[in-house]
Amino acid sequence: MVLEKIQKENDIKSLLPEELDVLAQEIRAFLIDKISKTGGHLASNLGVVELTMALHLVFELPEDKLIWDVGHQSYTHKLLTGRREGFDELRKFGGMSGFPKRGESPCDAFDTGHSSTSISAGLGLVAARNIQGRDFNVVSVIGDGSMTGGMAYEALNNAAHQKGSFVIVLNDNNMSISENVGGMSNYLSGLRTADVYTGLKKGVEDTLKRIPVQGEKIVYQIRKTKSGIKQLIVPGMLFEDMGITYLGPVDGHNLKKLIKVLREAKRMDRPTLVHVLTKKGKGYAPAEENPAKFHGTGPFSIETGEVQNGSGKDSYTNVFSKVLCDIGKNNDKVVAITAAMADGTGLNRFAKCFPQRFFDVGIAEEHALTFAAGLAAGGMKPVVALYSSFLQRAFDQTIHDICMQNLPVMIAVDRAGLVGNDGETHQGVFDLSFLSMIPNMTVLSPKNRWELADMIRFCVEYNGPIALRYPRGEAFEGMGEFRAPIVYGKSEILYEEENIALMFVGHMAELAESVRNELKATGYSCTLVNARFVKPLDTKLLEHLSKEHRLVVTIEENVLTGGFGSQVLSFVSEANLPLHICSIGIPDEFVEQGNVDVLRREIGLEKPVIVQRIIDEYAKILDR
Ligand SMILES: Cc1ncc(C[n+]2csc(CCOP(=O)(O)OP(=O)(O)O)c2C)c(N)n1
Repeated sequence: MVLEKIQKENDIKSLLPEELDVLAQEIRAFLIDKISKTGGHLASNLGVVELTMALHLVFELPEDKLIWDVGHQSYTHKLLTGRREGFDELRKFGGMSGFPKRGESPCDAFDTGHSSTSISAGLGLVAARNIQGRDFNVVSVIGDGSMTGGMAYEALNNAAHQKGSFVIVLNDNNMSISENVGGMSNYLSGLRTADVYTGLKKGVEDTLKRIPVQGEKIVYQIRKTKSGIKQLIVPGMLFEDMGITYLGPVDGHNLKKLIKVLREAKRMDRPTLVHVLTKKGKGYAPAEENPAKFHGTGPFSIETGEVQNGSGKDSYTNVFSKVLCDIGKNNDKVVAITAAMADGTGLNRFAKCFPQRFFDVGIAEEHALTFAAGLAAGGMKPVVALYSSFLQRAFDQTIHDICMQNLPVMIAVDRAGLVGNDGETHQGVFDLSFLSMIPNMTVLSPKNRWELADMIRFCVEYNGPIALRYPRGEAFEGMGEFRAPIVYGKSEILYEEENIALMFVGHMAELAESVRNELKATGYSCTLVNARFVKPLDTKLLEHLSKEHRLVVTIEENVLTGGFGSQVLSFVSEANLPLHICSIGIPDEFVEQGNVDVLRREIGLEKPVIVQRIIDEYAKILDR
């Protein structure tokens, strides 16, 4: 096997030319085999096999710096840098990350996970290189989907100012997770599909060059000018006009052509964008046919392409998807916005039912929130659905454009809490803190599928900024007997006893209930409260609890700093209530990748640890 000859970075350079094609095939077979077992990002990785090989053949790692935007497509890079063994434990707790990690290899120049950061990070490395008088190359590889994110343009806008070489590889497969959207995507399509056009350019160039003596000079002069005539022979004018040399488009599955164009880019003494055309899912028919399904996948059958399914129960996302469509039928003010995640957030259903009222804005969370604010100012009821960790991007827009104007925007915060195998970059564990601190914002979270449905309806009716957070995965079907109407700012008491009160946020319901059962079995009495609202805090309830209780335990899947527990604590302290508070949540550290149950065990968010902690805390109180 040729792949076995690759033990570390740069080993690829010792392969014979005829071995390279075999290597590409072996890499594809390897990735399909491994990802079919572990799950992971398949389609994007199959698309960049030759591109990654070419980059490794042209550049020197780890001296040269290679940055992968989002980073989900870095599997071949990991294989070529001696991490083949890691694929058995890909994305598992303690195993190899599915994203580049500086801590994992010196060949990973920058950690990524969220999109559109690679050009900024690359420019930073270029600036650092220039200041220190060093001479390594910097290459940022960014997908056309990630080019819809604002940061990419902010960085491009800056790029021309930096001296020396900087290679931006635009990996254009015409896809984000689903079809790519927007003006830039159209522009790239123009460059991509204009064979005739590029042919015409070539024709003009060739004809000019044939003019004796002066021909070559004229072509050179035209290339140098800023005039419209330049458009006749230079594609990628948009980039050229920004001071970035454009090379391409080049077939991203033709290794020889890739090597040639990358060498040319490497020689340039200025920022250069290499436009590479690839096919997402290349080499595996089910992924080529349905790249969105195989963007990120669970384990699947290689023969049929069937992905192993869960229990068949509805996820929280499915419930949201169905209920919002239902609401949309009777309320034509409701509009839905996604930032390139129509499938993931379940808004694809709304898009089908109400195409006029659905917007995919690309990977542009900041824009999504301000756009929603505009829609709300214009009299609509916007619902922005995004993942908790990506909402982090739009913190200022939420404050400045939505909350300051008190606009009725509903933010559906999906994948809140621990998400698992994507790791640190994707855990949704900060939203309760950063949303609760904003004036005018309301934050709530459901205990089960029925409460999610009720809360969605409540949020759509509510006339102000409101964020509804729910987690990844199957919607809880327990506690169905408790379905009191949602009342603004009011918690829900499920069982009322005395001494110890357990207050949980949203999907911590199941865990909290099992903790209470265990405490009861051990002889303690315990009140159980579904917080429902994290903001505003139900202060009346805390005052009420203070009469018959001594210990209040809060449980949330959010960082403790600024979360529900810390708000309870600060109110109880200010109001001088005779209550002790024990807050259970995520400690002040980034939570790595792994199965969610394993992660909960690691951070002590599990029944035995919590029960023991409560028993100990309560004993201390009694001792005082
Ligand atoms: C800020 C942010 N929003 C959303 C995502 C989710 N996401 C991961 S990959 C991806 C599509 C990326 O498309 P592209 O850059 O073209 O890469 P491809 O997978 O097509 O190679 C999206 C939307 C993300 N990683 N970061």
